[in-house]
Amino acid sequence: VKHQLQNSWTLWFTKPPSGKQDWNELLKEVISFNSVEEFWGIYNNITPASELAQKSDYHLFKQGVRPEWEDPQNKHGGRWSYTFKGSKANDETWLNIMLAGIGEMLEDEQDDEVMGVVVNIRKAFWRVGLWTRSAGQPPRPPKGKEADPNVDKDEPRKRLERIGKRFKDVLALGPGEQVEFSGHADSAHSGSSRAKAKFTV
Ligand code: M7G
Repeated sequence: VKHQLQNSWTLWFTKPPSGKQDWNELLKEVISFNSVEEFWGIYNNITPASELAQKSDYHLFKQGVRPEWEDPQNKHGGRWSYTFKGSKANDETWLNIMLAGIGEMLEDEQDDEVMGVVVNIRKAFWRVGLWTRSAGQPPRPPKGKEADPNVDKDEPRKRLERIGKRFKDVLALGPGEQVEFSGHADSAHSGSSRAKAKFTV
């Protein structure tokens, strides 16, 4: 018996660069799956995050979405992120994030925001991320019209904050810790994901 997931997911891997290679040469599609059993089969047979070389990434995204700012489904979006310094992150952290993703625990169904989750293995830290379809901008009124006073212009941001809180719960962060959100447009512009945080929860 297979326990079907609500969505199909694709695992991607970013290889550490050897010499001068650009992002596109380093990003590799690994495998797609749509059941709980396939997930465990894959998880038990790939290199654990803790054994990856520095500058590697795992990306687990809904099938059909490339884990890149440029993807049409990401380009208006952003991500929640948290940086674990030292040894506080471990394979269980990343496993819990993936399980929350494929188990659809990071959002309510109608939110339709979650694109995927990421772990960046770096020299002195692990950074984990949750990518969303939107970046919290207030809705734009139709051309030539005034903004509708009955529309809560903060709702797009509140929707992302609800997701950020769930992400924070999965990471089991203490009350003094924060996850931060930034839009991909800013990341792409600054050429690094260390763009200024737009908001935090
Ligand atoms: P990072 O891995 O997000 O952060 O980005 P880091 O600075 O801690 O390593 C590292 C670099 O990878 C960026 O400066 C970009 O050159 C490239 N890169 C990362 N992402 C997520 C993308 C992407 O979505 N599209 C493109 N074109 N390059 C990216």
